[in-house]
Amino acid sequence: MKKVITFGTFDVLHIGHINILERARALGDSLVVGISSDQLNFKKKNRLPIYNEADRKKLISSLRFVDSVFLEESLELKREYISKYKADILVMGNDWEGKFDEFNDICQVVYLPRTPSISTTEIIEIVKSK
Ligand code: C2G
Repeated sequence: MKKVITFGTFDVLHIGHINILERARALGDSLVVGISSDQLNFKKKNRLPIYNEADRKKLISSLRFVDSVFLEESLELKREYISKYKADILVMGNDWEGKFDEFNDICQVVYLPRTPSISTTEIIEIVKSK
């Protein structure tokens, strides 16, 4: 039984999010997703997500290839989360290529290619310009 873990904000859910979660799950037997809390997002990006953390958690946990979700409260706790959820594989999009190699001592670290031509930021810009 291989457990996969991944992290992200997953704001304004789109096909890029679905594709990475589906491919992450296919690498193992179960998938746990750490969802950036609203506070963490504010710290990272200086703005709150469009969808709040409760709604983002509900959306992601409704997907059939997601087994469980939790709130990621701090970027510095990745090692603790990987251990706590006993993950065998950490999956991240390749926008993070190389950034999490330090966890190779406790799990396999896999970077998957991002889905081209879509992002939350781009969707927000398109909607704003309408
Ligand atoms: N993603 C993707 N293709 C896209 C857009 C996003 O594969 N077109 C992937 C990202 O690579 C990431 C996941 O979807 O693995 C979630 O993306 P974001 O919500 O943008 O996550 P991010 O803010 O990068 O948070 O601890 C790390 C952070 O929490 C990651």
